[in-house]
Amino acid sequence: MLLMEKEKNFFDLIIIGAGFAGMYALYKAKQHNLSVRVFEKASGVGGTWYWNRYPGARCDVESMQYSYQFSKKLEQEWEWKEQYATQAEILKYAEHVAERYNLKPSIKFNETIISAHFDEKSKIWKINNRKGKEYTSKFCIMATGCLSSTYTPFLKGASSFEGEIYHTGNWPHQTIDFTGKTVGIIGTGSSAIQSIPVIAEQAEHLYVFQRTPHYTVPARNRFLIYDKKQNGSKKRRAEGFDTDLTVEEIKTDYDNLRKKAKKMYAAMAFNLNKKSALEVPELERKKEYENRWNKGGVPFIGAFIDLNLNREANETAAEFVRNKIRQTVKDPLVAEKLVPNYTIGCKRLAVDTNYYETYNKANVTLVDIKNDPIEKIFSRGIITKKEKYLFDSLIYATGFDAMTGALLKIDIKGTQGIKLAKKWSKGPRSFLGLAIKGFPNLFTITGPGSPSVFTNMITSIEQHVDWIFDCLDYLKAHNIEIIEATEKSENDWVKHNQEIAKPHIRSSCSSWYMGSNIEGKPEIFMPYVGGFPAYVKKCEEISKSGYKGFLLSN
Ligand code: NA7
Repeated sequence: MLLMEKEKNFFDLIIIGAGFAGMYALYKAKQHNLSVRVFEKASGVGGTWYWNRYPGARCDVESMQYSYQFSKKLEQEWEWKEQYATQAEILKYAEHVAERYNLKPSIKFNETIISAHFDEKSKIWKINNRKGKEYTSKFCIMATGCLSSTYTPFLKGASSFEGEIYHTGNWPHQTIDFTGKTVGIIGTGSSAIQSIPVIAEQAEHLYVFQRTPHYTVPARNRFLIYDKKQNGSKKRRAEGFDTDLTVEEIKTDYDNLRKKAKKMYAAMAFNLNKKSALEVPELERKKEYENRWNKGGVPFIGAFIDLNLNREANETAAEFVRNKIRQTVKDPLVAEKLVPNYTIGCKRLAVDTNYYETYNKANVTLVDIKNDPIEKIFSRGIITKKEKYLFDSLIYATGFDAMTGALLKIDIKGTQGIKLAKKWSKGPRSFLGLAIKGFPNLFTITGPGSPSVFTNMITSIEQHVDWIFDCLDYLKAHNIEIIEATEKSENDWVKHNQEIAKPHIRSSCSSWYMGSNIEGKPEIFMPYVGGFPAYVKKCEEISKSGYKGFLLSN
């Protein structure tokens, strides 16, 4: 039966994307004995970690937490080397998972899917590749990723540049050595913040073209200690901020760490201070910021409970970081250019190693393109209003068409031929970020309207995939053929999402969360801002109620 279905190119389930979401969905499909096929445009697994190979690429969630938890054995076996894993280490982990669970035979690599159309008569999804080959399935899971469609802005003269051109989000597989080269990099988001210090170590000269300064805090990354005895009396933390645990200790009670994490807003365990920044004396406030700055990482923003909600509170943390920049960067003019004047945590807080320190190097020049805009790119560099910059290599660190970009690259058509691109022309609409009215039997993993990018992505992915497979079990047990979000549930969810986003700090500036980094993209707050625990509660309510908010039919 299974073989016949494969020959006919018909599957119970088709999954698009073999990143962490697609891989786990495939694992579950295999467990459920479904006939399944994954299509992946890359030649390997890993998704965003396959493509983002730029120098210095690392995850900003600790490795002991940024990992699958579906298998206790896997949790015990895998040994992370560093507190914040490098792209290479994460990709190795993804490869390991694919091998260990024999996922690769069900994945078709180098396969770009260009369309997915729902056929109302046969109630199946018709999925086409670039060459016009069609595959069909009863259910379809879009595991296309939130940050997988790179964005290169239109800049006059761009095609005339004669040197090497790179994009951080689509970096070549071979090592690129910038030794002896002059390099220009456009953008100062997280990817640039991680790569600039590494490139500056090699390049003869590095020009950084900055439009908006971003906030970043030091990672203070370290190698993990596996056995306390190895390290004598100097026990070091492997995880944490409120703990002092070795990897060994975490692994003895991994469940405890995972449980703690799932109770947190971002599905990450760390010490969140429940006090308000405004209710403590200034000395205590500064000490808290100083401690967190010294410990490193995004938990800096957990210094006080109201940093994400109250602008006055937020300003105290913002000012602390601004002062750190002024203390670190020796040239006061350069320091002032690097100082952001908006709320901290509004754009995603970056985590770095020696970012601000890099601007003290003689071979690094910061170009403030807000004050001296780029006029054009020419064969040998960039011409701004006031200057001409010559370089050999140009790097776009200009980010992604986030959350909707990869989905909308596929021509997705639902019932009555409605196109997803048309439906989302004023911004994405979805119930729970999981299902879309008019698109039956189609699920989006970490889609817009879910907490996704505000959380530990792997935990959110597992939660979505588990929810979907529970749902498929339910449909099977009740002989239901079709599941589709209702208009009302979708409208209510979108409205709720927008309402709770409004007072949140993350709505207080322009960012890729709102689509404002892409010219012409509708500005609407895309991720669910209510936090992981509230979101999970809602999802569980829906499933326990027999999928209220969905239309179930035969
Ligand atoms: P980001 O965070 O979107 O950063 C993109 C950067 O590129 C940012 O500094 C932008 O400036 C800049 N940019 C974008 N368009 C232009 C133009 N036209 N001219 C000049 N500068 C431009 O992308 P990343 O890849 O760094 O990080 C994405 C996520 O990946 C990150 O949040 C982590 O979750 C991992 P702007 O701020 O818009 O003025």
